[in-house]
Amino acid sequence: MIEKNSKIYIAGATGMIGGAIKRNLETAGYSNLVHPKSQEVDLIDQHAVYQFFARERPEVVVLAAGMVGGILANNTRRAEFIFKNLLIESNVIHASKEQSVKKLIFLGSSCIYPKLASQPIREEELLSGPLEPTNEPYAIAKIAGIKLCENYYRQYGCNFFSVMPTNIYGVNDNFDLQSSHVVPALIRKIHEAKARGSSTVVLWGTGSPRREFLYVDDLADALVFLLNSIKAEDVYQQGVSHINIGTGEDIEIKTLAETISDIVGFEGELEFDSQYPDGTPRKLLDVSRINRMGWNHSTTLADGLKRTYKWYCSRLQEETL
Ligand code: GFB
Repeated sequence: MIEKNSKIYIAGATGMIGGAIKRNLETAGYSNLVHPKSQEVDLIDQHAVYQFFARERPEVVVLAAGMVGGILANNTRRAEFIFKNLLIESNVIHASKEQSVKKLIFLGSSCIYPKLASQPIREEELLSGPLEPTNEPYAIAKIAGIKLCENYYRQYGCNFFSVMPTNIYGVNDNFDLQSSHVVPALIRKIHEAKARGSSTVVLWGTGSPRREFLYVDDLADALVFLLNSIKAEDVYQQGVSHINIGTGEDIEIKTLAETISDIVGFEGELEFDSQYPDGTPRKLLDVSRINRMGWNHSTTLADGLKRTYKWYCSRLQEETL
């Protein structure tokens, strides 16, 4: 168990996922959280990271920082995705070892698995085949982070391990159409089409890929559960290097778009532009390992989408005030 007054460093707390972890820990009564902004500690700068760790000496680290984005950003800003993520992970994980951090959780992504992995994807599928080309640089960086944790455990005995969340969405998501993931992009496109009175909205790809979506507060709940219930050797002794986190259910992108249209109240047509990439055809995680440990998601996709849309509308209202 993590003591309520343990010093916990949340790397990436200004992002959607890090922010949800911070909210969850605060609500649960953890009172000694550190979460500097990137302007205060630039995680790409090794010297700045080592100085920060020497000064703060956190006991627990949640590594949720990184450069993230949807399929287009991953496919076009390829060098930045691999470079920045490799630096952030290396700097934070090595500094954690140097300052004797007692526990570290590293967040990866379900795109680390092979493009054509058998479904649902078990943790053992890591490195069993070629990756999806649109996000290979990001996936390689995330796989490096998993292997850093695993080998800092094997060589130095560090209590560091990784989790692989499925596609995450929710409040505080990025709604920029060039860099966002599919849920915020569809919410924005469909909302704007309705507001303009358009009869059609254009989405990317063929609409046939399937994705699994987990609401961000459920991910934070899973992380706090794992922080309090397992240690690195519990993971590595099972012959795996990480734990999947998801719902165990997926949905076609076309059906997702129809669900969002219903929530928004858009009655026009959905068109798919197949000049944009589909990405991997399917990436449904096998979540039986975390379920057996005693954790299950609690937010349905319909509820999570409604909460996200409500948050998006309130943010638009704030912007116009
Ligand atoms: O969420 P998304 O960008 O990323 O796209 P991935 C999921 C699917 O939605 C793809 C389709 O098949 C897209 O073609 N899609 C349809 C759209 N319309 C849109 C749209 O307007 N915007 C977006 N963004 N997609 C990312 C990876 O993969 O997922 C990352 O690139 C990471 O590395 C992340 O793993 C979780 O699920 O394909």
